[in-house]
Amino acid sequence: MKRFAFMLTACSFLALSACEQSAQTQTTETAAVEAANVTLTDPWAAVSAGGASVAGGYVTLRNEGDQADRLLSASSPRAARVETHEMIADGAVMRMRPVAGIEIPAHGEAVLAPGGLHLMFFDINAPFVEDETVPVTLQFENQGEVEANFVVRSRAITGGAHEGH
Ligand SMILES: [Cu+2]
Repeated sequence: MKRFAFMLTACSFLALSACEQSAQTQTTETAAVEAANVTLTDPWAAVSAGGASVAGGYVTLRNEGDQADRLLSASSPRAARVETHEMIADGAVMRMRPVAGIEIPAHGEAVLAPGGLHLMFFDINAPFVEDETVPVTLQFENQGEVEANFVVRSRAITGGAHEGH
């Protein structure tokens, strides 16, 4: 029910921003721009390795707005929970730990990529198989909820000590 209500909201939101754009075709720095400040580029998730119950998710978050935004949390019907993580150097070893949120600076971007910031899917309900899509809902401080499909790929870079991350 909650999801359905959100879909309706998203639809009316899109319709509104389309109206604004057609009413102000020649102006660029207007309310229409504020409608969708954060854009997602290349959302993908890693193939889950050999029966692992976790998998990593990656995306570039670009903020075209004048205000910083923040990725607060994420969720997916494919995982019991999704956390935002970072990798930190602990001597010669890279470890990961949860972060409370991920800042996306005004007119800047946050890159979630192997070896750095990432989403972590926990207790996935089925293995992540190459070329399938995993629906994810991202919750932003200003932008609100954004839904995206993460395409599952085998990792180009292997993380050494970080199997599955
Ligand atoms: Cu992680």
